[in-house]
Amino acid sequence: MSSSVIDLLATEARFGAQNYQPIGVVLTRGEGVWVWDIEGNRYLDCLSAYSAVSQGHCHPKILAAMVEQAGRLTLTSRAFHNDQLALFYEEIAALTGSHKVLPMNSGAEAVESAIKSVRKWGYEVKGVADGQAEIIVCADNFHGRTLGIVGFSTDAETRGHFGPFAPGFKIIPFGDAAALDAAITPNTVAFLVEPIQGEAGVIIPPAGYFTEVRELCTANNVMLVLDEIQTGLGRTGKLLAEQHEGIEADVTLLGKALSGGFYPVSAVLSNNDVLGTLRPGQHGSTFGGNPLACAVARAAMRVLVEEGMIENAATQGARFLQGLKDIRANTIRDVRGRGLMLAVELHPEAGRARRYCEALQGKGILAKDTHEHTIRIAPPLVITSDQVDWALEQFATILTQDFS
Ligand code: IF1
Repeated sequence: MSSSVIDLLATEARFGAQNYQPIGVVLTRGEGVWVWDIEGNRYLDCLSAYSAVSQGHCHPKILAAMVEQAGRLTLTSRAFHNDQLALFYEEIAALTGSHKVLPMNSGAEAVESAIKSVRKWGYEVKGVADGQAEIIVCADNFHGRTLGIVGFSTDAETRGHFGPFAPGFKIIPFGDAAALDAAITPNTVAFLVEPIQGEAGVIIPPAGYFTEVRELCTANNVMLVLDEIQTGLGRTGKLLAEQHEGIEADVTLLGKALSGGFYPVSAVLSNNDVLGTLRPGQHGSTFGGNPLACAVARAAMRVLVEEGMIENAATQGARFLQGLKDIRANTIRDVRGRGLMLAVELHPEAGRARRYCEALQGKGILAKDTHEHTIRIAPPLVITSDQVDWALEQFATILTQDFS
């Protein structure tokens, strides 16, 4: 029995909370960079589920690991050990050069867990008076949807009417090291920041920013917490975006592609005693570190490296970026990106980015608008040169039209 697009959309609208307004396509199958809708149309996925499906849809090796593990043992809780967790720890530590790992599920949970950990570190190691810890964050940040996180968002939609919020956060402009210097006090325990701001529209900070940030954090004994949930695991053409700046965070947050999109898996990684302050009973999760998540994440990390996806992201990202820059269209205000995390910002008078995304759908491309005038482009890291070139032709066709 097959349902029509109209039926499914009506049913969603009737029963679902209306907290999304998806593009009108109903997907039913995916393979590599491609997804198919229920009418059999094929699309190049230029969103990759917000970078969670970096390894490509339904990667056969991750699928095999998931099916094998699902038939053996899925969940034990952390009340008992399971035989996948140690291997997951060992492999993620080896991959990232981290010493301590805290497994969680969603990205927001990893961020919340990092906030709890750096506060505890502040009181127990740095010597901040209880209840006084401050965390510095950036304007236009996006770190997730939980109450603690949306409380320090600067976006009216994200935080509006969800308060009251937790105190202890200070907001500074992104990309401004002098502002960080001025904001740090003896009570500052951490600076939480995205290496490249995603939701804000793929905002790349000025060269040298993170070198200065690293120096300021070190000089003031402030933990540098990099949210690499979107930028990490190859998306920007390096394993971690911090590598573009030649720095190392004290705490790194991973999620999304850590499971290749099969299952929510996130992790807090630290290189020092931040995670060491957590004692039994002080933090946890029913699902965090479960054997199914660990088996899936192990396979997702393995294929990322073995199949050269990080290098491919660098190569194809450069090709995609250059191709977008070569499109002569007066709708385009700016093109930017690093690796396969790309964005086309339209002139405000060119019309809303959403309209361009709907037109791209008609050309077999699924992309997502952000903030009215920006089209975000983030295909799976397995994309080939021919597929990039084909996508560029579609972008050129649509971007030279006027949807104002
Ligand atoms: C939504 C954007 C992407 C993230 C960073 C933590 C999280 C995210 C840097 C939380 C999540 C998402 C969630 C999705 C939209 C989305 C997004 F448009 F908001 F900016 F990816 F580009 N840190 N990003 O980007 O991870 O708890 O969702 O697993 O609608 O909320 P999560």
